[in-house]
Amino acid sequence: MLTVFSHNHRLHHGSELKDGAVKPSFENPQRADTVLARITRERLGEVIAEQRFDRACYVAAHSERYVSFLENAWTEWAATGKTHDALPLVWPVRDLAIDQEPGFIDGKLGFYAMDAGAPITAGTWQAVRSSADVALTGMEQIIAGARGAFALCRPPGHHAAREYMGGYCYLNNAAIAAQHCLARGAKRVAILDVDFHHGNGTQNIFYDRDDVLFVSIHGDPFTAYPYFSGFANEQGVGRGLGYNVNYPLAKGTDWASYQVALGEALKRVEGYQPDALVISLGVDTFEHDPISHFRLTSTDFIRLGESIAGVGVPTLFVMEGGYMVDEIGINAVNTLQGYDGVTR
Ligand code: OKP
Ligand code: ZN
Repeated sequence: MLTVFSHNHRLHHGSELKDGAVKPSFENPQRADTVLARITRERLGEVIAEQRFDRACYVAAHSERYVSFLENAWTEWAATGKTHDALPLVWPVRDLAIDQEPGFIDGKLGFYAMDAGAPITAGTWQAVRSSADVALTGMEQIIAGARGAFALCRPPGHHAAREYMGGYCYLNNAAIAAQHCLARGAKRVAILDVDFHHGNGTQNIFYDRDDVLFVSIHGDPFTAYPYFSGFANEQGVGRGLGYNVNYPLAKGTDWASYQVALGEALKRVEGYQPDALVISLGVDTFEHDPISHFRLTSTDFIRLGESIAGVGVPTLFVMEGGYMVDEIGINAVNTLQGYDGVTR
């Protein structure tokens, strides 16, 4: 399988609040480099660089003012004399939720963020934009007739909604790729999100639409991040009713119970008869992931890839989470090799 990769991902290396202190983020440059090293070692296939896509491709999944915010946030932050990462500190909760963009960077950060997990640094926009371009380049491969392709995106995207960032995500790479597929003539695209965390951003972007089916298997949000979405009763609205499907699973879920939900999820995808399938591939469902609590083993990821192949639809894999850096390469590549049918 061909991989798309951008060296620009290294321009983004932010921090997060952990145990009462600001520390380097779990979402670090080593992640993508570890996956790339495994791809090379396993000779998965060709690795190509991203092409540059028009800004309109991002605005097709996000709002104009949100994309402008991302483009200008660091400059506006730096203009206040600060040199450390930009993080929001005040949010428009419930009764304070007005739709007016604030006139100052501190307010804008809260207005366009769901949490303090998406730091903006000097290199963030260039890395974010390149990550979306990686997904778009991967989708071009699918449109050109490839059976599968891997977009090694970093930063990830599935928590990024139409108008807000969060959970290490800024632009929603999977959503941008799916939207691009429609723009290039597809009638229906399915997105299956297998990251441990609910893909709230992808759900938000396509919630009222029937041309994109969104299916997600994740830790029960009653106790797992992102807490406020990912429940089974979130099924879409209007034309989109029935085209959003959530499978929240209990803490400690192993392959035996995971594969039951996966089987149901894949049946939904098959029944939809999509022209293309996008997999939001998070491997933080791994038993030793430091921030998640499922129990998949490295071998289980081979089975995951094989199961996805059973759908028989051209598939773009888009990298999302996975934080046990020593194993993230093995688990991501196992999934892709399982899809390719080249594993023992
Ligand atoms: C992004 B992706 C960690 C707290 C959780 C946010 C997790 C975002 C996960 N100390 N922080 O879905 O893998
Ligand atoms: Zn995750």
